[in-house]
Amino acid sequence: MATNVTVAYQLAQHEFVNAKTNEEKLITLKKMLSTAPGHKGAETLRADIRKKIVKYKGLLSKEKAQKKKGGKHGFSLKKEGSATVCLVGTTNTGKSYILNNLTNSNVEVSESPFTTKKPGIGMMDYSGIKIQIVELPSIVENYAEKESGSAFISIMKQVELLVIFFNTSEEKRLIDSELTKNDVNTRQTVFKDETSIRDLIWINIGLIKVFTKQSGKKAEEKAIALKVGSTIKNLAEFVHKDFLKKFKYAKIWGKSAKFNGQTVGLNHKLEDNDVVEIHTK
Ligand SMILES: Nc1nc2c(ncn2[C@@H]2O[C@H](COP(=O)(O)OP(=O)(O)OP(=O)(O)O)[C@@H](O)[C@H]2O)c(=O)[nH]1
Ligand SMILES: [Mg+2]
Repeated sequence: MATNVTVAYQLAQHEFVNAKTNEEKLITLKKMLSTAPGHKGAETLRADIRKKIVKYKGLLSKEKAQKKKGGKHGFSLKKEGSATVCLVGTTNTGKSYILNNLTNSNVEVSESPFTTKKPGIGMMDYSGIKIQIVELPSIVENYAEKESGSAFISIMKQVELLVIFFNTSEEKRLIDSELTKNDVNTRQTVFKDETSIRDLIWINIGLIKVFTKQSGKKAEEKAIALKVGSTIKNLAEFVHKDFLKKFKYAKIWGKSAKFNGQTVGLNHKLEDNDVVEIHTK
């Protein structure tokens, strides 16, 4: 090393050695260059730093291009259904087993760890409402830096709910720390047992289901999914845009009704499992 380097340079060099990402490496290298001695004797040192800057700039731009494509293997999520749920957790916690149970998919379930290498996707039917379920490869330390890890993190940020799977409290801490580190703020709930997972998902997903009916007939079997807080107006719009123009009144049964068959207007707020009859002009 060239002699007579400043304290500022030494600090910058220390930061560079400890930098974790390509971006941090680049920033600290620039600091090193600006604090390196300017005299002739330090020419090799400065040239060395410049070489490293070129190297890390290259790595960083590759990394950015990769992120744009959705990771090395192009893992990007095509969202389908009324909402999407990710099964996220440590290995051997039954994520694949649950994915196969909830949906039409048939991914490999195995006692050996890290069986799932790429996202597994299926569709769950909940009273006629389609909910997309995605199993992501198991969480490990520094998940985002592993192969396609950043693509998996980006999927977690796009979905409506994460269901968290773990065997021990230590594993739970690891998951929490990886999610926090990567700014994943998606709503989450913890998996408890297989019998209740459908309901667990439904309760936490932020939707209500409403059944429509025609006058004098039984309610439809397939429900319509609406956001929590939706009104008759939102329902009418969803069913058909003409419904709103021709709307006269609605009759309602269920939690939001004061009594069975109550007549309500467009601003009436709906609850989960309500049955609604819309009358038009
Ligand atoms: N009977 C039963 N077996 C389960 C359950 N959950 C997990 N298992 C068993 O636990 C093992 C691991 O299950 P997987 O579903 O493959 O685990 P995973 O969380 O997908 O783990 P990865 O290998 O990292 O993808 C398998 O042998 C499963 O049969 C469960 O709820 N009931
Ligand atoms: Mg699996």
